[in-house]
Amino acid sequence: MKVAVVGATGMVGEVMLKVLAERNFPVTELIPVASEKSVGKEITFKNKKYKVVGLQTAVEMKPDLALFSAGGDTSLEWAPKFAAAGTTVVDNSSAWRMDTSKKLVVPEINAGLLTPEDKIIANPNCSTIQLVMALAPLHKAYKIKRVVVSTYQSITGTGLKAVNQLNNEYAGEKGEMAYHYQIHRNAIPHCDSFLDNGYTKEEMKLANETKKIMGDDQILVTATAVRIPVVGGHSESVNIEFENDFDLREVRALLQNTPGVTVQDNVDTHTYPMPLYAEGKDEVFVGRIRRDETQPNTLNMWIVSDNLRKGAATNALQIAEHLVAHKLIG
Ligand code: 2RA
Repeated sequence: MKVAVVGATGMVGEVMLKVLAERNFPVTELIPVASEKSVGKEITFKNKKYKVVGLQTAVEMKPDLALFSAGGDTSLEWAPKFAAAGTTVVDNSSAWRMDTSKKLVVPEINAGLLTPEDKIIANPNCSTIQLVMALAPLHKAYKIKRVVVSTYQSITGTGLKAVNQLNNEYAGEKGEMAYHYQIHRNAIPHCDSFLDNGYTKEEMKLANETKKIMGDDQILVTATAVRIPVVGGHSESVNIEFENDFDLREVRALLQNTPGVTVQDNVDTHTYPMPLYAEGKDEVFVGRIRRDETQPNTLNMWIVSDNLRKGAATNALQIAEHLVAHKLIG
């Protein structure tokens, strides 16, 4: 299969290449794509060197699949051009996620919606993916009424500029700033830009994307998204109110038996998920599962996952794998 990776030189693009190789996706020809300034750069994929090309060249090469992680503006302009050339696009930007004509997919939850007509498929936001991976089985069992989520997000979600800022601050050096404030020894309650309602786009992604992926507009979600100086993944403190009561052992069993979810939950042995240990893995780790004793039918939990992998590259690849397995592409 001829596969383009659009944004191949970015943090997510590099992980996409890594995961493509790791999962032995059937790539017969790789087309690394980036902005004009990177054209001609060499990248190595499965011990073979490839030259980065520009977007127009990539469209003309008619890839079967294009994995995008190059920002919303590039997706809005170029995904339709690839689709018109017969390419299936899986886009990691927010450009198409809430478009009613596009599918927003976490394969373990709603890949069944996909058809051969879907030529632009949206990959959800990283913090949404790890949240819904845990919510979906519990919604099925107990019907979710309301979710309150606070996120503790890795600086890798912002990109290389943020990683460089933290490294500079850690070394006591000045450098380019990805954030308005120092991130070292800090927590910044500001992920993406603020909207008129006082929430950030990141917080509204959690609210809106969750409903779409789970196919239930009745689920109420309110969020606070915070940036913290870690690199291994996003962490989320989640409070879930259900329509019906639940049994904690059954909750743990439901989560543990969900493909892609691993329960790490034993306070006696100090076992709980942490981004330091989630980094580089594809699972969504869940722990600190406990009843909220302040109101009925309500649960607290802690969810951690590598935002560059299951939160972006791996989820996109799993969508592509589903398309191949069900002959919906190529
Ligand atoms: C972030 N989820 O962490 C957003 C985009 N990757 O900044």
